[in-house]
Amino acid sequence: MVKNTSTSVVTIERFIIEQEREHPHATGALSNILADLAVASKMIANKVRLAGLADVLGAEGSQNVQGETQQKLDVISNDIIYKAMDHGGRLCAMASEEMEGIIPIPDQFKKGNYVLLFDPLDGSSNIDVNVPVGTIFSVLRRVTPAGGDGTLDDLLQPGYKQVAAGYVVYGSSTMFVYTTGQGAHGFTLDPSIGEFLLSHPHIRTPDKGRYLSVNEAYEQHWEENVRALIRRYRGMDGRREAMNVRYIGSLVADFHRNLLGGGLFAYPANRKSPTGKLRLLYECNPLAWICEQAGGAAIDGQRRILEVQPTQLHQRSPYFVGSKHDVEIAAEMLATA
Ligand code: AHM
Ligand code: MG
Repeated sequence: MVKNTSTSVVTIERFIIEQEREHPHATGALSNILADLAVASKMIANKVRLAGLADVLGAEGSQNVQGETQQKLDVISNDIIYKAMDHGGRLCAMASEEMEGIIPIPDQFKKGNYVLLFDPLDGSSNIDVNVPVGTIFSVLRRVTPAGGDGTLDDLLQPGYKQVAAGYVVYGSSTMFVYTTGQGAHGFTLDPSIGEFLLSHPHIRTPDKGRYLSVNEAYEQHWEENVRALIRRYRGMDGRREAMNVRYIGSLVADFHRNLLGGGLFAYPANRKSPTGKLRLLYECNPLAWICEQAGGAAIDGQRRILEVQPTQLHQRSPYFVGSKHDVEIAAEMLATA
């Protein structure tokens, strides 16, 4: 990992613009999408910070002082992103883990050349116990003709077609990490000025991981090759030194720690969930690309995640993401499935 050791202060807006200058034909649309997402994530961070006061300010379903009904934070986060992104003229459709179907751009707004897929607040079941949660997003260029509404064809593209992807972790500080294919870069929110400042340029994840993140409660439902793989990571077959087990159960937080410190996050298929739990489009693809950009890798057990052709918006996938060497072990040991 590279920390920002220079003394210059670089805001996320400035960084995005400077990266865009390296592409003389860029229209600025993608930069604007990223800037709007940064604003939305600051608004979500603000809500998350007050989460512990939900009972004081009004529990879900109750009415606040203005007589409005209180909503769950994942619904609020979904609305924030939608309202920040629907009118910019850069998107032609959206899809969210929180919504069943395609989210159209309202008729009165111009339709742009991109689509946005997002998980507005992943790990939200952890909010009540003050565990970090996150937002994940993925941007693709439309494949249907310009001008009209976006369709499923625009949204159901393999991950290698992403043009921007990122996540925000609402932890002890709020961090925004993104890639447009020129490395993965991290920005930390300075709450006193409300700006994301470049803190982790060109993130590199170690080739060999220290941490193993997997929910071992599912061991009884895993196939034998998955059991053998996890035993390998834990040093139980004597062929690899043992990794430290760290599992928060909040994907963005687990992924972020492993990205910076080196590690392997696994959510394998099991007999009760034959395709795993995590969603290909909202969770697996964006984090897989970030990880690859940082020198890591991501597979579904057999294939590179980014090459999987999606067929459904809410498709799930088994997931192994992290340090290159450890993903290679998974690829080798699961190849015989
Ligand atoms: P969610 O999208 O419903 O919040 O579920 C996703 C979360 C991830 O953050 C986390 O990695 C995983 O579910 C944990 O699942 P489990 O409790 O089965 O280990
Ligand atoms: Mg999720």
